[in-house]
Amino acid sequence: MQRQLCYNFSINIFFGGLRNMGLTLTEKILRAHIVDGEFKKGAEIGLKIDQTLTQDATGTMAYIEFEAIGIPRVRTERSVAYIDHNTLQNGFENADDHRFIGSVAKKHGIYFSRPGNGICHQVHLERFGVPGKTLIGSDSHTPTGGGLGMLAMGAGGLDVAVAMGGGAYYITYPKIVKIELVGKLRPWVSAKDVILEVLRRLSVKGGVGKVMEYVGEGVKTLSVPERATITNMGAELGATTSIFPSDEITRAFLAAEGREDVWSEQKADDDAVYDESLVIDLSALSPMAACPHSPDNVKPLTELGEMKIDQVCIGSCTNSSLADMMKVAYILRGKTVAPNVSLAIAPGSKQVLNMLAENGALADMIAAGARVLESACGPCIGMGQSPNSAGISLRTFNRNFLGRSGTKDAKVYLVSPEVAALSAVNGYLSDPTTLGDMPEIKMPEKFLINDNMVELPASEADADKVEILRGPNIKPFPETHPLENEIACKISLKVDDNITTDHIMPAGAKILPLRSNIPEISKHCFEVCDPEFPARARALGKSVIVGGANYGQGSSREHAALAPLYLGVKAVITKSFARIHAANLINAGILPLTFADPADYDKLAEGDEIVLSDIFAAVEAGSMTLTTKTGDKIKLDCAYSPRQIAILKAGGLLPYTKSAK
Ligand code: MIC
Ligand code: SF4
Repeated sequence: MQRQLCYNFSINIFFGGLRNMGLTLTEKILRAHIVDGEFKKGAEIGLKIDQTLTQDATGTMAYIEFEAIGIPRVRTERSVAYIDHNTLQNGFENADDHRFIGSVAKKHGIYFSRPGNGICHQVHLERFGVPGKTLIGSDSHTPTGGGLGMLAMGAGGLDVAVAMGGGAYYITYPKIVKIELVGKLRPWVSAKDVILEVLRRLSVKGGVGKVMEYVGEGVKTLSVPERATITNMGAELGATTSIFPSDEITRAFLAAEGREDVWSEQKADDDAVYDESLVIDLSALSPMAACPHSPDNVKPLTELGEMKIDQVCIGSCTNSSLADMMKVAYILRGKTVAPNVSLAIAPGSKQVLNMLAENGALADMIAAGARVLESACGPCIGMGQSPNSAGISLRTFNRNFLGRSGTKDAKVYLVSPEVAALSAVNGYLSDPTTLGDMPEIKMPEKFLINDNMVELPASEADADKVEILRGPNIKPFPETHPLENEIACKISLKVDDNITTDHIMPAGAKILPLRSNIPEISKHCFEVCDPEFPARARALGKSVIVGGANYGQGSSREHAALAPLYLGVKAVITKSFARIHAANLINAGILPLTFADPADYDKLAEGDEIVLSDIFAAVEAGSMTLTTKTGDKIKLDCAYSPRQIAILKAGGLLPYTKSAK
């Protein structure tokens, strides 16, 4: 029996501090899914996972890991593998990965959403999400499912592999933040502006350790895709996830998807108690933009003025629903994209694209000069459409980190589809509220339902006949190393605050094809900050990295831990970590450590020799001592759960899970 992989075997739940008061929606779903741990703020809890999703850029590795765990068939209610990120085939690598994922899916009981079917989060919302269920995905924007009333979280590939095998997913029992929406958005002000306002107020660190739960009268004024825009970009707060109630609007959305049968009401009790709260008056919001290079660098358009632009990209899992696209088409109708502006549009799913084609909106976009792209992540992950040198690009996406677009000196502004479309026509940043009355964009009673691009898995009886198709670029999981009692080495790199996983392990058209080849991809590790880092770390053999606050924010890509593992990084010492990245480091067998006194960050420099001693005792005690060459002692925190200590001692989650079999 597997320690890690069995729910029925030893369910160990302690409902500590059970209160005689109402529950938040988050607590209700957590309580319905807890299989391990103490139900207490700040404690580690294990959750039963109902659904999983993977995408192709993280999926190949997740399925290599799933194969290594050795469970023949997924044990979730629904697992779906999407192909949406690596959709540029400028070599055999991405195509081989797709073929591999398709064959693994067929064999092991996973639904396979073929390239062309759309972005994982948009398609999952349309075709698979179920209110009240838990979902984890090897993509940080999995919280999009919160728009349907799911508890949907981003996770590293290994955590998803374990959950597919029936194992619990572990999180820190979060604080729950009530975000009360009052009023109604004014015409041309968008759901994007709501989440930009939350980011403006709370920052990219504001959600760490928290679930953002939306309540209030204003909720009723938002459609499911609008809610999903807000929960999607809640990832940029660093939040564990975000969630809306499931109500009559949710029921109507699911009915239009032909899935009313999966609807259930999900809501907080009226007397629910929250840890923190925030009120947002929707009627007081106006169009905003997140300025370079951070999603929380939010300013009202009025402050930015009529800035000349070079490029506009509309789409991504944040803003590519049918309603978003219809508004864009309305603004473009009868107009021409301004000279010197390139407008790219990627509708979020085949369903959306097909409906735009049928109702004529696509023709309006094409006539205006839009460059219509396939339904995929595309420019959001640097798969084409990189801006010109020092170009100004308006994007309806969720991340504008330095270099992510593929052009290092480009300036990316994150805006709503309404702002993007009007600006594309005008050639400068434009405020859509000047357009006057907004037409009512009615959603159809039935969406166009055609699941012909979702391949069903083989039956259990036929699974043996399915051959797994591997390409030469698909390399095994890197070698892991059990924790040692002493680490004596040099600091191979020191970086600042808010280092993203796009800094640690960049993506883009050139690097993404290497996602299933850790030795090759690791040559690009930290290339944005210091191109010499990979060679230096390899030469040192063993090293540690020092970082500032919110280290590892952004994506769920476990490659940001696996590449350092391959390069010999033993520990990362920071002022604080982003949630998913800290978990990925532990899963890779790398120690995430934080300064007990953040001021000690200044005492360390690249090249310094350090010693971490008595590590076994330190991890049990939750506190470790770093000794510098001059004998200075620095206190580091390492408050790990017993499960995390066992994972580190085993050399990571994969050997830990395998040894538990
Ligand atoms: C992203 O938006 O950064 C990505 C690309 O979707 C990542 C996943 C990846 O790196 O493959 C994410 O959000 O987790
Ligand atoms: Fe794809 Fe961009 Fe969404 Fe990531 S944020 S899943 S790259 S569309």
